[in-house]
Amino acid sequence: MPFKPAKKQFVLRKAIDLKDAAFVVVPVPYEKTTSYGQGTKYGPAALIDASWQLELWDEETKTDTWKKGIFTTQPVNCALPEKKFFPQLERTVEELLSTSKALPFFIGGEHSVTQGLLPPFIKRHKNLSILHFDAHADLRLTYEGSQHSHACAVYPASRTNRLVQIGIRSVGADEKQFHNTGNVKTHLMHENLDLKKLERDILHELTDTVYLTIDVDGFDPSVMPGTGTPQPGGFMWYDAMKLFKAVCVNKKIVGVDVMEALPVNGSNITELAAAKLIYRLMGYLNA
Ligand SMILES: [Mn+2]
Repeated sequence: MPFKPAKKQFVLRKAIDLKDAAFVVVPVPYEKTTSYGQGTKYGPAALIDASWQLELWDEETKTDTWKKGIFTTQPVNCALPEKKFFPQLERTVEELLSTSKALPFFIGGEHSVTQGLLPPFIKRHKNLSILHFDAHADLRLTYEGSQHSHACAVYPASRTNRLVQIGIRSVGADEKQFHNTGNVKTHLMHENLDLKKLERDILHELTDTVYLTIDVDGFDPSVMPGTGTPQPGGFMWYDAMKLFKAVCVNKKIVGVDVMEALPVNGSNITELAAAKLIYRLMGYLNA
């Protein structure tokens, strides 16, 4: 199955060829298990709309990032029942990785989507580690009856691969047992306000090949107000950019997802910030 271009492309007014793209944006508007605020399924479309408001020249990286080539696929079909959706998503990702060399950026959707995204990357890359930016630990085995809950997003991958968590400031009694054991390195937000040290630590803990999963609630709610389960006291914009830049420059990033952005009536701050985040990351990456 060839990947068809979305009608509306991220940043660009017109689709380019996937083979000419350094980056491929894949919308995954899946939402089944959100437990509080809802609307993540509208996140990808809102984010792509907002991306048209970005300046094409990025003032921080001082590059015309779009010239590297960005292709946006049609949204993944999220109408399937949970049991079928996740295997189908895995197959789609597998196919994308085998047909294109472009670096994928997946946009959600709820964070459980990451469970379907990771297995093909884990299969392909020996010694892959995962940088997990989130307010929540997402290490539950099940939540409200589902293993595919947003609250379980990184549990399966943490059984096989190194997982480094930052921004964490909400942890269930049933998931704290996994912190700092086995493959899991958890940096609680309030214990890691020395960001220079945090940067050194995560660069040391991550392997050379990294998948980056970003829940926008890892940011402070003043930066990303539109998200299902906000928590006070997250990363401010420039602090997060500094960390992401260090990782993008020092590691080989093989995949990125940006999850849990949801449009808020009367405010477009979140989708604009999430679009800028993606464009900025593309600028940092030497793709
Ligand atoms: Mn979260």
